[in-house]
Amino acid sequence: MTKFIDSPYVTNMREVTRESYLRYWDERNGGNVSYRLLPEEVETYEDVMEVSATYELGFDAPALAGYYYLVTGTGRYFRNVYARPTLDLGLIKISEDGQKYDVVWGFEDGGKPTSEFPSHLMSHIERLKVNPDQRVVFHCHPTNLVALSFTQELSERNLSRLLWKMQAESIVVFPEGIGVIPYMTPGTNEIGEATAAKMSEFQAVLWPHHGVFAAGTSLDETYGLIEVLEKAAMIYSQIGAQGGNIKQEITDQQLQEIAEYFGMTPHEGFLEL
Ligand code: 2HA
Ligand code: ZN
Repeated sequence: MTKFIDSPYVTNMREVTRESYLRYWDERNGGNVSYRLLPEEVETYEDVMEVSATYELGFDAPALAGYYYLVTGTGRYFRNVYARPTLDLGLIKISEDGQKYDVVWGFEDGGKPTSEFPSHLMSHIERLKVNPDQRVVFHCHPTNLVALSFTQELSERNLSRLLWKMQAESIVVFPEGIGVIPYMTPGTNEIGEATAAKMSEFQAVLWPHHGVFAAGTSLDETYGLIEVLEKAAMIYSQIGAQGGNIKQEITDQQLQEIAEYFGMTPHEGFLEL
């Protein structure tokens, strides 16, 4: 019988958290991930069915009743997840009334899900409405993207246009642009609600002066979205390092043409055509 620790889901989480840490996007306990697994994916592992603890969610999540999430632990370091997945990761199952969750694997030294669990679950609820195949929410602190939140006007239109114009294929990866919430206290239900409200329209939401929340169908796709956002922000930083003098750009017309070529519809009103 294969153990859950050897499942592709745990392997994928170990690899992606290590990668994100090595890019300096998850200093200390920064960053958190939640990854919804289907009952038929986890219930074949007999070591996942033991309930080691039950906790209150602190908000209503009936839309997620019975769902499993593989999630990083609160206060845990991405740097450590690769070496100690049974401590720093946990698999939880939401109760049938959507009020509580059981820990059914992992968190072996008494850990609990990330402090940003409300933001994750509220975001999952919104993304499930947009696309029921979306299973992942990923939060991290990409350096150049966070830097932009200090130097740029914090509007969705402005930041989406800036990021689209930094790399020809940005608009293909996030044609809806990037959502932005005001600066808020992390870990609260309020930031969860604000993030989730944006998630109904955007697959990625910037938390000014903090980081990004992104959703997607798989860890690869979600992490890939953050890579593309951060790459665009990094090019902007490098332009600054080269003197900041932009002599030519990708025009709005060219952005529209790339989007059309790949069958994407850019966010209404963001391009000037
Ligand atoms: O998990 O990144 O936003 C630590 C954080 C909180
Ligand atoms: Zn954070």
